[in-house]
Amino acid sequence: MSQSNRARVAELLAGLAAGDRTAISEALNLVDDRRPEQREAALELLDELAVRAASPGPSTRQGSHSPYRVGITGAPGAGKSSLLNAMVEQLRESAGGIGIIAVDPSSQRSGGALLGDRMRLSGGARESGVFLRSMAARDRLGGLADATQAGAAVLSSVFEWVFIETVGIGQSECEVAQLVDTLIFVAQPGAGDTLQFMKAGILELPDLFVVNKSDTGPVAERTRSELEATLGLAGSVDDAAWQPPVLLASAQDRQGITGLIEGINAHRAHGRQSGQFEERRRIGRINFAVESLTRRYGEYGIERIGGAQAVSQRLRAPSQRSIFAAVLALGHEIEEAITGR
Ligand SMILES: Nc1nc2c(ncn2[C@@H]2O[C@H](COP(=O)(O)OP(=O)(O)OP(=O)(O)O)[C@@H](O)[C@H]2O)c(=O)[nH]1
Ligand SMILES: [Mg+2]
Repeated sequence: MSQSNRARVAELLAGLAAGDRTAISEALNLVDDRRPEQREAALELLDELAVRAASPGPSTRQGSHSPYRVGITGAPGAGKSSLLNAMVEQLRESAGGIGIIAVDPSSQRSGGALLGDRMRLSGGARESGVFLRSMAARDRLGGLADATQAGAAVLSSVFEWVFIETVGIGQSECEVAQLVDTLIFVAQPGAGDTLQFMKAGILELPDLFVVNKSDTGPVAERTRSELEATLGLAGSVDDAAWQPPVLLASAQDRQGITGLIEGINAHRAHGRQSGQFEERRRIGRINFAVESLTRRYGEYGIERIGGAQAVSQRLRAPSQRSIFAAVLALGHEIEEAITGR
């Protein structure tokens, strides 16, 4: 690595350790940069962050750092940003800070301004409590997962809470599900929604459901019980398994926000006690790598190095390196196998 890259990475690492707002911004820009020279520096940075995350040890921070990632998904306009904003109001009182990635907020007003205005405070990001980064989903052609995964790694190095807001039903849910420790689905009050969820086959993914806009009347409660009934039918017979609760909230009236945070904490506690938390992170990283390679090289490429199963197996082995470096190394292997070098 070049001298200047090395210095840059060292500087960013120091800045991140100090919770410096400019360093966080620059690190997020760097990991999103496709130019080769920047790629090299980004990988180095992500590698170093992975090493530090794996062995927290004595850090510059007080107490232990155990970042938790929460995904918020749901249809456009369901109130994801509003609920997030309401949760942040409560959570920011607790130490550790909150990092947020909002993927393509279609309503800039709420996605950006709602949180952004209040966050553009002076001082370090950790002191002011909140840091928001918006990412555009368009023009990415599948690279969105890479960007959010890397962005989450950067924010996790600084903040105790990392939230990722994504719009949509389907693909984006699967991607965000494996990136977070808890996935929240925000539903709109309204008949027919439940059927739509079932059709889309997404009911298995979220760990928590919340029907927002309960202030609009009894429809919200009806949607809640419908959703609960549907989930009950598909419910697991395993007593130890987590049963996703269906909550009711109004971001507007600040109703049900505490319950939502309690729900996240309950899922977190369940994950720790059952050991599912670590395993889920492991599987998430592996799936991310396999999908990332498949996007780039196709099934054919993966087959050249033994197939998805074999690749997953190799990725299970403990490693000091970040998942991004592993993807790069496996990519080189595939390229060599294909070109026969
Ligand atoms: N009545 C009512 N309106 C709400 C509530 N929460 C959000 N809204 C409104 O719903 C609209 C969408 O809210 P957002 O928070 O931007 O929803 P979102 O899911 O983040 O939207 P996108 O990011 O664009 O997909 C806004 O006009 C909000 O004011 C609520 O609890 N009650
Ligand atoms: Mg939004």
